[in-house]
Amino acid sequence: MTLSSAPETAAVQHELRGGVLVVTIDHAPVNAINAGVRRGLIDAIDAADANASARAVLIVGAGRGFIAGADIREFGKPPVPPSLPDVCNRIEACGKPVIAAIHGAALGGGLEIALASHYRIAVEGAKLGLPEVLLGLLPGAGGTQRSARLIGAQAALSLMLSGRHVGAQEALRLGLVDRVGQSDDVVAEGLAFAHELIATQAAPRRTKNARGLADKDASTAAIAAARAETQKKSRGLLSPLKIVDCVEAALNLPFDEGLRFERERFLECRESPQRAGLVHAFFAEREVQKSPETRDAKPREIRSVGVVGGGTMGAGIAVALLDAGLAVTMIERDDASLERGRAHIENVYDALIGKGRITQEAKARALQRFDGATRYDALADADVVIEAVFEDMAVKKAVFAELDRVCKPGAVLATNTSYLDIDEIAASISRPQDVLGLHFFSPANIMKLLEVVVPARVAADVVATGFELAKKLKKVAVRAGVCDGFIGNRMLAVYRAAADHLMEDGASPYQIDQAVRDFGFPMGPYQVIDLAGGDIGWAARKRRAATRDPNARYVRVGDELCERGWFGQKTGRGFYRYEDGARIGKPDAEVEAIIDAERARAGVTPRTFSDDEIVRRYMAAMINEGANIVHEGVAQRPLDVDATLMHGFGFPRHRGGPMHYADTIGLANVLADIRAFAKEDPLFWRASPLIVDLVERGKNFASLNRTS
Ligand code: 3H9
Repeated sequence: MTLSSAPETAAVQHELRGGVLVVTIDHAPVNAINAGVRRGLIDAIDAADANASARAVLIVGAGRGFIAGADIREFGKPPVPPSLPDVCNRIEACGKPVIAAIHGAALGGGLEIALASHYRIAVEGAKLGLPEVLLGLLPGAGGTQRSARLIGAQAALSLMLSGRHVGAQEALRLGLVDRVGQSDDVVAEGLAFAHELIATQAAPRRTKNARGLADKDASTAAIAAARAETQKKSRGLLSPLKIVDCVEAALNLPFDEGLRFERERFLECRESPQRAGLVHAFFAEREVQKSPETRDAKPREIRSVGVVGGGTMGAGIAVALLDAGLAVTMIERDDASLERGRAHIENVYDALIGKGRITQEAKARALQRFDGATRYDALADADVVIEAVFEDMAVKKAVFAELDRVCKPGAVLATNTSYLDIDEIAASISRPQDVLGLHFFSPANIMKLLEVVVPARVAADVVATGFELAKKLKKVAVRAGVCDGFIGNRMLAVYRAAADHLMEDGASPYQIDQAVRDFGFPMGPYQVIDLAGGDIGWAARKRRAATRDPNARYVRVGDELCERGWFGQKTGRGFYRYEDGARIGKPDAEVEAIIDAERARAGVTPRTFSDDEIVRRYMAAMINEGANIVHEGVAQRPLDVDATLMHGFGFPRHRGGPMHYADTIGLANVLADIRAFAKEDPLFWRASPLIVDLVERGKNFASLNRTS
């Protein structure tokens, strides 16, 4: 084996095997392309061209996949030559046939290397894709030019605009690969292909000359359709429209000019805050899975799970568990309630069948794993039990007393409470070490966020089990400490209050919603209240009334609406009017009159706010509470707050979460805003000690994100 002597190229090795130069990319864990890999690939191709005994080149990945793409940790750092486009061009220019043999992930720059190769073979289990759009980028190493030429404008656009992965068979159908190997031995399959090419004296076949765009009219139509669709859907994202422009360039410009066009667009994307936000989101999602407990302890076994309570939440949790292939036993207090619980579950599946997302058979298979009981003894063998009953401490304690009585030793006992003190629940039974919070978000089978709430006395392996369960459910688990509302709902209470203050001070709820949507949230706060039901927040406000600071500002508009029975969509009226069951509400003059009356009652002279002012206050409130949550250790790091808001509360992903966003606008600016707002309401706007400290030390939130 010829191992390159320079240490930075050790990630690529090459050896001659029977006339084929086998080039292996070996850069664990996913063969991401960094400077060493780029250099190593150029060296390998140079070696192939220089060696008369090498009659073909085979590129393969070591370990579990081909190449996952450019090393996204390099973005934002000074570029180190050679660039990936240069590497791809060098591969394409090779005088010997170059074959890419693909197993596992061939994504982004990884697929671009395969596209620049002359022949491609994939084995089963391969995942091919150009997911750059999900990171705010576009394929920047010839991917837009070569994919369109190879598989046509429509298929290439569909791949690049969705970022989806395709398997080996679909890749074959699309023309992305020439063949699918018979076995999963990627090197053997690649070598066999190479020898066939050598035997038939096949020449290098360069993708830049492929004819996928030959039908100009069809290509033009596909580009126009993609542009129209993207304009409608891309919601302020930069890279999707640029991808369409690049494919248009592929159609209209010579290859080299198309490459230059693509490179310019790629660099614009790479330098954009959207790319930084999306890459931060990518790493935050992976980093949150790591907690001291997951590092130090092994999860307990999870095969069967009990769910106590068959309401909306319990049923949603049961569906999430069933979908993960787990056996579920639901406990309800009597047969009628159990029947309702089962009906809730069936309704969730029926709605999915109605939308064509699953089949009747899939529903039947899931329900085979479901069982219901009215006696807790049915949970004797459960590995994990999740309690999802009414939010009342006495009711929860009664459930936990039963679980303590019937569950086997070592069973993990979880509560889905949204705000109750889990330490108190744990202390009420004989095994506090087995108790933790698993806080799902509604609809529990859809929402990605799971707060793993860690009470003081819980055992580390119980926390690790919470994270393991989240992995099985394909959820983003975030570790949170015990406090009222944990991470997400605690922040929600504060930024909603900021919105209410804005409303009472003069902004209409409709303007606030619009400004928040324009920022990138799918819905504004008042639309969310109408969707979830105004009565939920109303009940929480009543519960907190006794402990509320009498000097704190309290806006009564929401209570006024609820007193009229206007709970939102489900009652046809809330902040908006929903005529004839409409799901999109219309502004309501009567609501505006109620707000006017409340302003008068509170002695407020309404003033106007620009959309920018609205967003600044809304975000400052969110960021400040996020900082408090990190400061108190309820969240481990700012990135945990970011992941929570992105996956549970619709925070726009391309902005990377509130803490990342705060860094992009500058923490000193956020602090200046908070101090300015505090002149009107010093009780509400108290700058978090963490922000003050970071600003004094010239640091940002990112400096607290200990990432691996
Ligand atoms: C691009 O290619 C641009 C080019 O067009 C143009 C250039 C000019 N870089 O997800 P996992 C890490 S843009 C660096 O847990 P899985 C990841 O952080 C790129 N690191 O495993 C994690 O680290 P840690 C286009 C990366 O099996 C570890 O690898 N490509 C990269 O669930 C394991 O990852 C993409 O967008 C990377 N590119 O999933 C693909 N990828 O262990 C992004 C992963 O320290 N990657 N890491 O936490 C993926 O979709 C998944 O990681 C993959 C594996 C499917 C590959």
